[in-house]
Amino acid sequence: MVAMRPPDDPRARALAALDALPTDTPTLDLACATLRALLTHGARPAVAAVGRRGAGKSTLLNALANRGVAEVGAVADTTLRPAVRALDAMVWLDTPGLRAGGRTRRAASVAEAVRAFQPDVLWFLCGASEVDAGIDDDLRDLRTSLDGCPPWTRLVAVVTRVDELAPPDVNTPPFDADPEKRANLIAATTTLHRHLLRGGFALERVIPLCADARWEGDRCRDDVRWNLAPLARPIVAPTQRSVTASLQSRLAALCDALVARAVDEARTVSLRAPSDRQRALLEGLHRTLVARLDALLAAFVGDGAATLGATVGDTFGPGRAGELVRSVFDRLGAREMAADAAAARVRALGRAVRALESLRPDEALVRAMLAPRR
Ligand SMILES: Nc1nc2c(ncn2[C@@H]2O[C@H](COP(=O)(O)OP(=O)(O)O)[C@@H](O)[C@H]2O)c(=O)[nH]1
Ligand SMILES: [Mg+2]
Repeated sequence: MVAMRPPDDPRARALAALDALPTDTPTLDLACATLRALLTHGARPAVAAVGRRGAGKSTLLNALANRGVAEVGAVADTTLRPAVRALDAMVWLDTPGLRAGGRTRRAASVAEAVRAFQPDVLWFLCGASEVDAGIDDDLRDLRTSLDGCPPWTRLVAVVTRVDELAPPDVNTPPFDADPEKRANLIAATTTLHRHLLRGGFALERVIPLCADARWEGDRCRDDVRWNLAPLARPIVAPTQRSVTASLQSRLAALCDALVARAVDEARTVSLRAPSDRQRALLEGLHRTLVARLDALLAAFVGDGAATLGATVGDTFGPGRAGELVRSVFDRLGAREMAADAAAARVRALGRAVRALESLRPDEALVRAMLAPRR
């Protein structure tokens, strides 16, 4: 039998490491999907679109992708969960609409998705006829999403559906050719700008546009897309430095999510009729793992990358974590099955941490991500 060797290509190695990570929480799932898209398709700006249901997020995605990739909804709430999509110019996060009827936790779950996605640019979409209606609730939700973003995230506001502004018979681009339409378009744009400034948002710009078109796969009908080009302008091309920083930040966030998951597991550990002492020992063990994860986290965010290998190798050498758990249970005389299950959990965590370690944002990986894709 030929022993499996890890792939030499740094991208393939990183993708294999990602496959070894658990994706059983929404945060881990989305963070892994984003990294996977960036590794597979090459470094490109990460753009998240947020806004009320019906603002036109999915329509804009299709308009930019130049094909029907996302379902749009005339009435119903169609985008039910966040989705990461790789386009030529960006990796895009399509989010479910804020304030969709009867879904009170939407803003929190959208913010959680945006946080896990780590956008370089956050597009806040607002329908042209809604810039002055219920906007304070929108701004509060936007603040929630923005608060979880990395410090370099840029905010761009987008006034969508400008074709719907009066007069209705001016319904083909360019929409600013008619004086009345032009006046309404400027009014909608400045109104949204004013609200955002009043809300204290550090805003890059406000762009009015129309993204409407009907798609059958990549066949387009009724195309009235207008003014999409300025959206691409605030997006800078990735560099060695920006990709390194973004990778570091993404790995630190993955680590963070694993810590949260481990803490959660420690809380739900159940032994058949556990004594207080058994429970305390198992929780202590989880805490040790969490402390190691914390060390890993510090290595990702700081300049301690050199000590990373030693830290992780010491704790998570093959079988070490499992042995540790087993010896605790042996001493306690705990039942074999429960001990096995607990050991398996801790081993899985150890594997995840080892996988993270091999995901180090070294120069070879960054160079590979910046290389042009075929
Ligand atoms: N007239 C017009 N309709 C649009 C535009 N953008 C989106 N829509 C329509 O608005 C509805 C909701 O769009 P969708 O992209 O699903 O909104 P989302 O909930 O923000 O993703 C659909 O019926 C779209 O066809 C636009 O620029 N002009
Ligand atoms: Mg949608």
